[in-house]
Amino acid sequence: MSDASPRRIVLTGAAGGVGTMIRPLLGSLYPGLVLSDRVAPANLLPAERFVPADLTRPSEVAALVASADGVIHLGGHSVEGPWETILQANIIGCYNLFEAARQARVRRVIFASSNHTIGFYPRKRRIGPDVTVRPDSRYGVSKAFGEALAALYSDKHGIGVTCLRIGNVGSRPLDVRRLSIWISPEDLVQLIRIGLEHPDIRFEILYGVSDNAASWWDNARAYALGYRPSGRAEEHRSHAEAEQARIGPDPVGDLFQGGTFCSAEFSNDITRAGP
Ligand code: 15L
Repeated sequence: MSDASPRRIVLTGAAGGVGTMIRPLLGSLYPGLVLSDRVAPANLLPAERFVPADLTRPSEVAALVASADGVIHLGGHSVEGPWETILQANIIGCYNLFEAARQARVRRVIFASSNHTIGFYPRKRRIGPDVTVRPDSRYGVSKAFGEALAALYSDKHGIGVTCLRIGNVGSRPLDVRRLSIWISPEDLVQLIRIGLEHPDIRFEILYGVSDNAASWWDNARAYALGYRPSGRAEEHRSHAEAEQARIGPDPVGDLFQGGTFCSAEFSNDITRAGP
């Protein structure tokens, strides 16, 4: 880490699935890492520092980020949900986070965006980070909102923001769709580190994906910033295909990158969906 790199890092959503996977890796990179969520992770270690905060309460978010240099914002609702849930956790909560970051002069924010911002792109299309968003869910819309908010706070207030359109984080791909979008916890932390430390960051949208032969995404910008993923989904293909056989077909979801997020509540003519 260079002298100019952020040192006091806050991780929101620390008790969630992704937060739990990357906490130990981040803790060794950023001593003094502050973990936050509404409720403390069950397995909090004595050496870990936890500050509770509800993202819908501006005063709690302001207190959380008051002395931070960088924030990794994983907090919020991480799947599709009722509008009121998405509104509170991902729209209002995300606004509160960026606004608190501005007031506290936080230098870097990593925003955990999602592949569901572009879920209605067909699987046969390769896309970069600059395509028009085609969300597949209220959740995907909320992540597109977060990316727009991130651009505003970068352009207007100078916060260096990296939006990571995360695929699916885990130790291995869960099914055939995840062979395209899987990312290992180690590779995700590598991208977070680029977002926190690379001197050229102003506003970036990068795909949170490992080195997957079946990827649908052009992640050249991430590589230009130094990303060198070590995860390779193909090494897990037989496991993913076996799991897929158990799941069975999804006539709508199997066409689109967002999978079941596209088929849930779907009431369109299939030929009229997606770009
Ligand atoms: C996401 O954005 C979710 O947070 C995660 O739970 C998975 O559903 C993932 O996308 C996915 O598309 O597999």
